[in-house]
Amino acid sequence: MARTRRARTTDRSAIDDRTGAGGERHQVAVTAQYLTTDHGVPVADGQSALRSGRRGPVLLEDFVLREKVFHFDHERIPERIVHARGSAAHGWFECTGPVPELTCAHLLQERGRRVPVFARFSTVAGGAGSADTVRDVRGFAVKFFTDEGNWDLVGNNIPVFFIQDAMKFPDLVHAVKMEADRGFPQASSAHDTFWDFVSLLPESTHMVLWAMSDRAVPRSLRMIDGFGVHTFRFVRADGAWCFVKFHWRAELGVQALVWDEAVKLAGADPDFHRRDLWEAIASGAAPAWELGVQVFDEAFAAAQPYDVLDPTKLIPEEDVPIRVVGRMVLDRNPDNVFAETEQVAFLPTNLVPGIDVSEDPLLQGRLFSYLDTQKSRLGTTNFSQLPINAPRCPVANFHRDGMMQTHVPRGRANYEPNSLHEAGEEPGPRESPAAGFRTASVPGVDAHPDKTRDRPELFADHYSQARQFWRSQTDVEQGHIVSAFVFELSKVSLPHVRQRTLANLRHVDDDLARRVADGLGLDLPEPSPTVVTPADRPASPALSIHRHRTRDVLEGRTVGILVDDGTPLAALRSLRSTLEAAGAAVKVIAPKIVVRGKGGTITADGQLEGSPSVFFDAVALLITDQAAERLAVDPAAIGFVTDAYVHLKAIGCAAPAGPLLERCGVQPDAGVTGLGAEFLEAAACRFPGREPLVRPRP
Ligand code: HDE
Repeated sequence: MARTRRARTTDRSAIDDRTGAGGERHQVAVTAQYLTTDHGVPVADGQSALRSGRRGPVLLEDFVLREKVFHFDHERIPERIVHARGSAAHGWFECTGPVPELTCAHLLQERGRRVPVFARFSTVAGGAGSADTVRDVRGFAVKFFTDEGNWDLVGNNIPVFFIQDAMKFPDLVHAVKMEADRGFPQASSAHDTFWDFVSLLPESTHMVLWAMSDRAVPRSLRMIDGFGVHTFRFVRADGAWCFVKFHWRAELGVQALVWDEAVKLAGADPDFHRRDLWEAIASGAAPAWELGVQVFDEAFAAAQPYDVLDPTKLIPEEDVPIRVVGRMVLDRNPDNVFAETEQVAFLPTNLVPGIDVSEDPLLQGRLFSYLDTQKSRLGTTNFSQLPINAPRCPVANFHRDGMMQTHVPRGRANYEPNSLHEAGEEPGPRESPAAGFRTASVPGVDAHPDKTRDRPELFADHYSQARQFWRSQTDVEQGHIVSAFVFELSKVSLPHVRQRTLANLRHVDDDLARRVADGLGLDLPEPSPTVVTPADRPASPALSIHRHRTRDVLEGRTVGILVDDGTPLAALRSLRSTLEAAGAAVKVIAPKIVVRGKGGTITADGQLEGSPSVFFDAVALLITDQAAERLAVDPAAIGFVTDAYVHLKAIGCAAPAGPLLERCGVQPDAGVTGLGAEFLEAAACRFPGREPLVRPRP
């Protein structure tokens, strides 16, 4: 009997022949017919430990138990020091606008050329178990599996960064993470040490404004743009190069949450973004982004009032328009969060021929940091062999051994140069001057300039672009920024830090500084000392979400329909199908899961108390007069409608909902509609015009 079992576990049906990263074949047991140990031994009893007598002690010889607990004890690996909380998806990138005249990178040579990708989105400050909707920058990292090796574009959803030099990164991260002595707050910049640090570092001002803007509270990971942040280089086969900045533009447009909504979501569904991405992909609504580039030469760079190597600066789109080169679609959820989302290792040094770095001092620091971090997270230099990291093209070199080596190289050639071929042996790979990666030849680098820690002069202008950003926002967006500053600084307990922040803000805009001071009840301090007087630059509409990046479409949005006993089910079916036909996802919410409607009984998708309106982009109230009377005294229903209203969402309803609307203080406006075509239009957007009524701002 035992012999039969052993034979079956090594049966070919239990073995997956996979081609390894180096092209060699190895075998991985994926599904055995029986439960086995890690070494393939069939397990007879997976329920109980081996013990000495029924009521006696457990025996050390129980290798099945010991192996199982041993493996479990070591299931966790260190979480990422930053960007620990992430959600990811597989997909593909297709070249839609080839640029062979700019770069020799294979993936951008021909229209229609596709490569697989794996993208991971993340928050920065919180731990792996923190809430999704916190105010934070979002990481936007994409691994392109090209035929010339992996290219990783490891960016953020904000186009600039807090610091100019890698030297300050550990300080920034220490300052923003939980405070060292008390271990809180988790996943929040609203505390002393963050504001102490950034107020002492005026170069952070531009990014702080972005972080206080709606960009930092996205509605969905499907509705964020991405940026490579640094200036990179495109390099041609003949060695000619130009500068390039990378932009991801969400096809669904950019949509933010209202702050109060984000806070409530963190409690109601800490996995809101992760769930949203997963469900959209699972339902076939694959999110997509355009990849665009801003390309410019040295003459342009030299003519700008900022330094293109300074990662706290951006290049306004009005000065260098974005040229679309490709499209990314994320259409497959990960099979396993640990194996893929957790073990994926992004490296800004993963470059392909034709794409090179610049001398941006922050990027330069990243070039060694990421390789280094993988060793402490994944424990081995062989992390590139993990399935999620392994290139999909052949790998051939003389790197050998190390922990968890999965390649089994043959022969003696583990060094080069060698002449083993003369002895008839396999000599191993050789370098390729023609196909290999070549670093762009940059004038000046060969001239051995003085060693210095000085920064370039233009890096000293910390406020001009922050001012330009502020002035490019709509009134409503400016109001959100003011509120964010007031909220964050109200959590700061050190008065001198609040004062210093206000003193810095005066260089951005006096009105901004005054409104923040008013909101805190403080007097406006004198402006802080500054080396460079900020310049007034023309507003850049492209920097405003409302002006430039909002798309009023139902596609990608979720509508919650509140029903109750008595709801006419024919009307519900018709509303649902019209909304779904227009691209929306629909959830039916009711006080009780089983609804006795007019015309039958249905099961709701969510129970009212557990499905607040923050889950939805718009709500419809499909209830009878009697239900409206009942719900007008139900706190969950009141919260549902009130929140939808103050979060600027469309509310579709028919006359019977009147008492509930009245109880919730809903005033008629363009966002409060009937349930016909006008609701479809309203549900595709939000109503910022309501702001002054629902949230009078400082
Ligand atoms: Fe990162 N960063 N970073 N970073 N970063 C990491 O790498 C680091 C920076 C970014 O989904 C870590 O594998 C240094 C800028 C993303 O796995 C670590 C500096 C930008 C992700 C690291 C920076 C980023 C990371 C943590 C200053 C936007 C998540 C674990 C010199 C352009 C990638 C890891 C993922 C992750 C270091 C600055 C984006 C510790 C030293 C600027 C999206 O190596």
